[in-house]
Amino acid sequence: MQTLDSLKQRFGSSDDRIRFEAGEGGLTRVVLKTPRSEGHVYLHGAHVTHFAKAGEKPVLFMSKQSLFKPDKAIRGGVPICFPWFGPRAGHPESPMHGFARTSEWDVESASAEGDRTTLVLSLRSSPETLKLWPHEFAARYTVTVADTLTMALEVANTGQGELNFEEALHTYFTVSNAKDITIEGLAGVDYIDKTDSLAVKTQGGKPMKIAEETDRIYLPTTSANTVRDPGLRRRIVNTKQNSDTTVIWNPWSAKAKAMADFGDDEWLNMVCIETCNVNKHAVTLAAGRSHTMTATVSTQPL
Ligand code: TA6
Repeated sequence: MQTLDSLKQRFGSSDDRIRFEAGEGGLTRVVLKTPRSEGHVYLHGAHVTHFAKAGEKPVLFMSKQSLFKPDKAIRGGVPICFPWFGPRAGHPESPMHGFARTSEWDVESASAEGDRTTLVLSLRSSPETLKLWPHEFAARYTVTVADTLTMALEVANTGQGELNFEEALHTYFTVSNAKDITIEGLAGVDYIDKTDSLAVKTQGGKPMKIAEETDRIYLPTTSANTVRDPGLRRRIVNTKQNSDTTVIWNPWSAKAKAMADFGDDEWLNMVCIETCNVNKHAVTLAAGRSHTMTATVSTQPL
């Protein structure tokens, strides 16, 4: 594990645009600044927990009850789900959403130029991961803070056999009231409804509204999604590359109450729009090949 002092020496910047510090729970946090924005990334899970443009409300939702412990996923921001999504079929003992979000990622590089500040983190297969998932891989996660937030997850197959995995950037967005927003970009797309025995349905033509517990895997869809938030008078746009599925999730009140690391009423102020490759759109890589999935988040006035 890279110590805080060694990280400061190797990657910190004298102009404070790249700052390594002890964050919540003493976990190492990297603060990435530009002239007009700021982002925060924990090495634990390579977890982006904050992005805001100067003078604007943060774009990413963070639960006030999130834990910051080495064996727990941070609740909110952008958890990385890899190498499986949700429960692992046939392995009830495996952690939900894979092991990437509870692993300590290494810093590969950090740079600040003009209006962009970039952090590159990496995670490689290890004796611990091979015990859980017997495949060799090298993952690289590039977080670019600018007027937008861009997150690119590259996975390389460093083994001899074929690599098959699911992946998701499980992004929690802050909204004024989940009942008042609309989500565009899913009209006519089929989805698996995880709140209705995995029934396959088709999204109607009107912009989507959240009116109950919502847990849907839209497939296939490569479209951008726009959250229109009248309360905050802003649009959040999530565009993606090399992602064939999108998950929309809001736990609503009953599920929120059942989550220890999530406030009973916090469901009102968040919606997850997840850039992913899951279910029948899992990624298959031949030996030596790699794949990069990218999500870019931007805001515009409504
Ligand atoms: O992406 C939606 C989902 O799969 C939901 O089913 C719910 O489990 C959510 O992820 C959060 O999962 P977590 O393991 O972070 O509590």
